[in-house]
Amino acid sequence: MTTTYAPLDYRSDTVTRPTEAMRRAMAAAPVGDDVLEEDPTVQRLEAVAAERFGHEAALFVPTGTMANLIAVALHCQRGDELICERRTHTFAYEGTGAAALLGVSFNVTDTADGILTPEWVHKLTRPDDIHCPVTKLLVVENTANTAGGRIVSLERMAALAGAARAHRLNLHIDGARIFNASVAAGVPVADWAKLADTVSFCLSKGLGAPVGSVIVGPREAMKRARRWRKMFGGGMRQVGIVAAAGLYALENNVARLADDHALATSLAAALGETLDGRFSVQAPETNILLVHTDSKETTGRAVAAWQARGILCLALKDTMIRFVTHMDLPVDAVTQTVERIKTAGV
Ligand code: TLP
Repeated sequence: MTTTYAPLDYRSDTVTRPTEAMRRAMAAAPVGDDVLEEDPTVQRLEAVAAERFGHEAALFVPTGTMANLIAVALHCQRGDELICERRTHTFAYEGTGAAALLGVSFNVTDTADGILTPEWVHKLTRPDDIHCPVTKLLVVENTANTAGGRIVSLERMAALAGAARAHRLNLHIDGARIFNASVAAGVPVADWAKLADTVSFCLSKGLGAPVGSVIVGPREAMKRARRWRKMFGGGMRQVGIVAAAGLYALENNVARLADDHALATSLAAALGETLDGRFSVQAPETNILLVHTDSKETTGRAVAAWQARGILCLALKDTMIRFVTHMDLPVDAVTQTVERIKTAGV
């Protein structure tokens, strides 16, 4: 007899589904044609986001990937270069769209903790030499996703912003999960945002909305961003129906991210006790938990064995498995996960 297991989906916080209350807010939203700048709900979301981040203006976009691409378009021209850590989403998981679509190259390096240092900004920035591309942009992810949801502290971000300024680089923060950083560190998002030229954040991850990201920055830049969004095919019509989910998320789902962090911490402790010496559990700082393994074989066997018991997680590297906690996991997720892993026998 085969047992069927209710899925415990740790692949990403993007898997969250809108709640009944969020769906009600969506259904009730007043809408208009947003390309004609007539959608009151989108306008309210953009105003709330700009205010929350302490920037002049904001633009609602379909995805975090488009937000990052627009940021690169705002700060760089064809032939310019941006610098970032190798694990940064913009470089690692966006098909290098900035290179393919905008002609902007990447200069990347590995760091021990997945976050650049000011020294690296100095090293990576090109000299003023016609043989080199012009380095224009520093991209910093907060939280740093595949580094284990690490928080870029305010001090470190200030140091990075200072290094960027010293080289006349602009700073874009990919804050896909900046609210996780904010809740965990007790730092308002505006404190990080004021160090940056532009910031993007996702509504569709831990905040629980089905779709959407927002980019914030100076009014003039957001006007240009609107043009880029249209060029990329991201001009949307009665999209207030989706923006309403984002507004609901900002009003209701930020503080509760602390629950996701607590879940990741207890899952880490439980996995640390359950898994054998082939695995090493990295202490999570927010809602992303990395389990490092001794080999590709161990990774493959573990992910398959756990999946057969309904535990879904992602092998992001040959020797690294990612668990992400979020609001759709049951309250007894840790107990269930440990029970199933014990019987999985990797
Ligand atoms: N990240 C996804 C995957 O693409 C890996 C995930 O499950 O974590 N910036 C960061 C830091 C991200 O983590 C992501 C998505 C994005 C940008 C892109 O957002 P979307 O998926 O809305 O384009």
